[in-house]
Amino acid sequence: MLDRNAPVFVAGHRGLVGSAIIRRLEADGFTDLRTAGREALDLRDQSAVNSWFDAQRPTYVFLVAGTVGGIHANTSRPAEFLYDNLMIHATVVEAAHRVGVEKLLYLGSSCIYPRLAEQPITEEALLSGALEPTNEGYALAKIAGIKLCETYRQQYGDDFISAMPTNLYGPGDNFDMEGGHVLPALMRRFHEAKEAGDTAVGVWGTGNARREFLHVDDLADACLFLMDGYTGPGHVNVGTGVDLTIRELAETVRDLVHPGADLTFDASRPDGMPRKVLDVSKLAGLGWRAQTSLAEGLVTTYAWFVEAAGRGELRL
Ligand code: GFB
Repeated sequence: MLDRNAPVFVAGHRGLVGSAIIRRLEADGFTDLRTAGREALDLRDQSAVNSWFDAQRPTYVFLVAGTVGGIHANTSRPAEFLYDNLMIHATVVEAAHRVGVEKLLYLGSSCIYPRLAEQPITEEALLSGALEPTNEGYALAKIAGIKLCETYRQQYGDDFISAMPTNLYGPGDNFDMEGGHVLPALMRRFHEAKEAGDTAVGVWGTGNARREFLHVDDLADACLFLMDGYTGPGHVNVGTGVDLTIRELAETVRDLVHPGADLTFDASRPDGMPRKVLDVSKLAGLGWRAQTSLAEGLVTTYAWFVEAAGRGELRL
């Protein structure tokens, strides 16, 4: 059982995942949350990260920081996605080891799995085939992060664990229409079309790619669950086990945000991985299941978006 009064470092607290983990930790009675924004601490800088850990001495670490984005951001900035993430994962794992952190949870991504992995994707599919080219840099960095946790456990006995979430969405997401992920981008595009009185809304790719979407509050719940009760070298998939086509997603968002709008598909944009749905039986066997349906999650996320946009506080 985790000590609710021990210092906890959430690396990446301003992002979609980090902010959800902070909400969840606060709701769960954790009293000593430590964070550091980019301006205060460059997580790619080992000596700065070491100094920060020396001063803060966290007992638990959630390593959810990184350079992230959707398919376009990944393909247009592959060097940043590889370099930033490799460095951030390595510096934080090493610093956590140096000060004797009791438990660290590292967050990967479902894009670590081979492009043509058998679906639903089990944890064993890691490194069994070629990666999806549109996010190869990011995936390689994420795989290195998993291996860091495994090898620090193997060589030093550190209790560092890894969770692999599927595609995420929810409050605090990046609603940038070029750099963000499909769900927030479509939500904003339909919203702006409605405001402007337009009825034609563009969707990238063929619409045939299949994705699974997990609400970020469910992910935060799973992260706490794993921190509290899981230990071991193997990473754990976190998802719903349910997927849909991008066309179906676009139609669902359209029906919620701008009913009656027409979809146009731009097949000159890449689809990315043809299908990505996780086998979540390992986590289910441990006793955890996602609670939020996509229909429910879309309604609350859209309400959050409208409010945040009204206050001029969207992350773009
Ligand atoms: O969300 P997304 O960028 O992530 O794209 P990936 C998912 C699918 O939605 C692709 C289509 O088939 C896109 O072509 N799509 C349709 C759109 N319209 C849009 C749009 O307006 N914006 C975006 N972004 N997509 C990322 C990886 O892959 O997923 C990362 O690049 C990471 O490494 C992340 O793993 C979870 O699922 O394709």
